[in-house]
Amino acid sequence: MREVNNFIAGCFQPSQSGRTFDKRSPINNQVIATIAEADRSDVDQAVAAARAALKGEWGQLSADQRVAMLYEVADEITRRFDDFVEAEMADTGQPEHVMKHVFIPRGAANFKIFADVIKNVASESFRMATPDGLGALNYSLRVPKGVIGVISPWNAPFMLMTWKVGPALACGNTVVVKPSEETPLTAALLGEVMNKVGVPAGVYNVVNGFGPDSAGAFVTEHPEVDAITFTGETRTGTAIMKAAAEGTRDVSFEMGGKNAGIIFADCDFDKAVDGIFRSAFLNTGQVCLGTERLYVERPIFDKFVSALKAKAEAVKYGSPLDHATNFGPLISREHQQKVLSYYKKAEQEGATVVTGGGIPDMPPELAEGNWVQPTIWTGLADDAAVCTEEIFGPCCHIRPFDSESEVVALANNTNYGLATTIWTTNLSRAHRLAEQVEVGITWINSWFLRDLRTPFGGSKQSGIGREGGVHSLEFYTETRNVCIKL
Ligand code: NAD
Ligand code: 6OH
Repeated sequence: MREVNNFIAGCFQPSQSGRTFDKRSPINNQVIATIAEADRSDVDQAVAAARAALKGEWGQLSADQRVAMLYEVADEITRRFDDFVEAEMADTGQPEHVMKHVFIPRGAANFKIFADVIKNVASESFRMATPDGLGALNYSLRVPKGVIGVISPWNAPFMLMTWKVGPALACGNTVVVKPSEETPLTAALLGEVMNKVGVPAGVYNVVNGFGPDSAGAFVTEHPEVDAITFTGETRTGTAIMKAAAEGTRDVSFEMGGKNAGIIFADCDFDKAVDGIFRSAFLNTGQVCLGTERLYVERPIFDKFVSALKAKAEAVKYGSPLDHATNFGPLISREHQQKVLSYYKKAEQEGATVVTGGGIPDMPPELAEGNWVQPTIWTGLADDAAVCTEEIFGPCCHIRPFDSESEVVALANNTNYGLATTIWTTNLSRAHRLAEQVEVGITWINSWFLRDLRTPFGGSKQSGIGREGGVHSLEFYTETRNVCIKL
């Protein structure tokens, strides 16, 4: 049994109260780890360590030295690649190939990209005229914001946590991370990496626990935390924003979605089916960018539904260690119950169940896991709960459409605005829709294809702010202007 402690000021330590909680495996619900549950005094200690580190060795490093250190962090993650893969598989139950090819490499990349940004970023300068004719020179300075509170979710834990920690450290801040209670393992491993490469104590801290009245709230309410970056549910973002209002602290939020996939009859059909299979079912549908609403142009509607059904029915459930597995369990029993409640609701709302709708038969050693079938519905009204609420499971509703304007209106009929994926070979149409669909990220003939220099984030209730490349600087630094009279 693993024991996971908090990581504060460069040391792994149990919580001062001695309290712990259990982490269960998604594949069979057996307890796999005991996690130290940070109380308020542990969080106080972590925040104090982070503040002290700002003034210590870390604060004295030049940007070049910081960049070199972040490259070493990335290299050490790569050296310990198998450990990260193993830990993330244990936490999430997701197949090994997804860890190896998507989520863990992104952890290392998240440090490198922001090291590169910092190395190459210029500061603006303006020469201004003055009445005496001598003028003045203005230039901007970017300084770290201070101690950043990082609150991260369970669905792609290492990738999403480092997506915040990478830019925060590149900009010279220090962090107190509160990983999801469901997935604490890789945040702890990163503590080992930080110590190994000599990142000064207190720069990276991890406190474990839950949300309300627990470590999450203790971090976000802490007056010495200067800004909060959060990925998770929109509802949680609302609670965190209220906490951040005290002290008028800045927030950066990546939140929920109810993303539309739009498939036109002129698409490359096989590529569209493959792409939508991924956007609906990758990571067992637990991807914020995933598509739970699909709109298919009427001439190819039946053919598309049949093709997606065939792929959904061919998934191979199983242990993440089995190389044949391509479909894992949901993260927790609680989440399984939530997803199954929507499966039931869809039937009550009058859906035609094209495939799935229940729990698959599993061998005895996996029978207690949080399995659900990939599920496809048709025939629901646009205002059905299943078509409007984020389920965060491997399921989608498919509806036919007849015109471009109709599908734009359907796609935009939501309070969310994270992402969309559009499949068409008509280039003009692709550009037209990219301007009209109200989301932060539009993929054309692709999905989840990420260039880390680009702005990433959601519109409407899917987010506040943009991260990625230079856009992250807006949140992780404070810009000052210096005006010199010549
Ligand atoms: P969640 O909001 O339940 O939890 C996220 C984190 O917030 C966890 O660490 C949790 O302990 C903490 N938390 C909960 N309540 C809190 C509070 N009151 N104060 C402080 N911290 C609190 O989200 P989740 O279930 O872990 O993740 C799934 C959700 O995340 C989905 O809605 C998904 O769409 C969203 N998500 C969005 C993106 C994106 O980039 N937009 C990426 C991944 C996940
Ligand atoms: C959500 O589940 C996935 C989010 C992806 C990113 O934040 C990213 O940077 O690719």
